[in-house]
Amino acid sequence: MKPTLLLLLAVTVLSARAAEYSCTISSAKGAPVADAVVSLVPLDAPVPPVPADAHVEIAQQDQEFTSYVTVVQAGTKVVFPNRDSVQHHVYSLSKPKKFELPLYNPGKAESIVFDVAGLVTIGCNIHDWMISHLVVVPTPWFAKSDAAGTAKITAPAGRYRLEIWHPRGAVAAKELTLADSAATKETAVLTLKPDRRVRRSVGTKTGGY
Ligand SMILES: [Cu+2]
Repeated sequence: MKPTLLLLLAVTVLSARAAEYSCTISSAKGAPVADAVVSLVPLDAPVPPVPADAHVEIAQQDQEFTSYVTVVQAGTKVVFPNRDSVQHHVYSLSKPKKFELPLYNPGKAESIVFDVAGLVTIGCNIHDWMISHLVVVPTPWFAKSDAAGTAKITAPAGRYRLEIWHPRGAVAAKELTLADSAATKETAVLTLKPDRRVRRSVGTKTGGY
């Protein structure tokens, strides 16, 4: 047996009762789509609770949020540290969690538990270009697509509702069944709206207002 074949066999052996799902997402023009959130919501099995110590960070750094898209299971604590030398005013008006961290000093790090599933768009009142999307999903089985457009999830075998979300407006959903010790690979094409993000103007690196 050739060594390359051995390697391929090794990576397809999965732990008992686990299934591997991968989805590669491209735009209508055929370009890979990063920052798409792919989640698998179990239809028959109970959803495991969030571990008590689970937390995720969305920092303010160089007058940007450190992540444009973040995905967490409902019930997860998100920490918002300010790593800048300027104040921020972090807020969201989104239905699943309205909140405000007013005039938020450097070095401060408040945390909020996001217990309702849905989309939370986070902004800063002082710096218009700062925007971050927090996608709260009712499942621990999720992934965000990488620069190649691929999201990979390892989940127990079973029936799921697959959901795909992207900040540029595309949503897709369908039912799917993952089999024991099997790898499922799919592709999806999303029709994206134009990128409407506020552009940070040149020369605002140290100013801000
Ligand atoms: Cu700010």
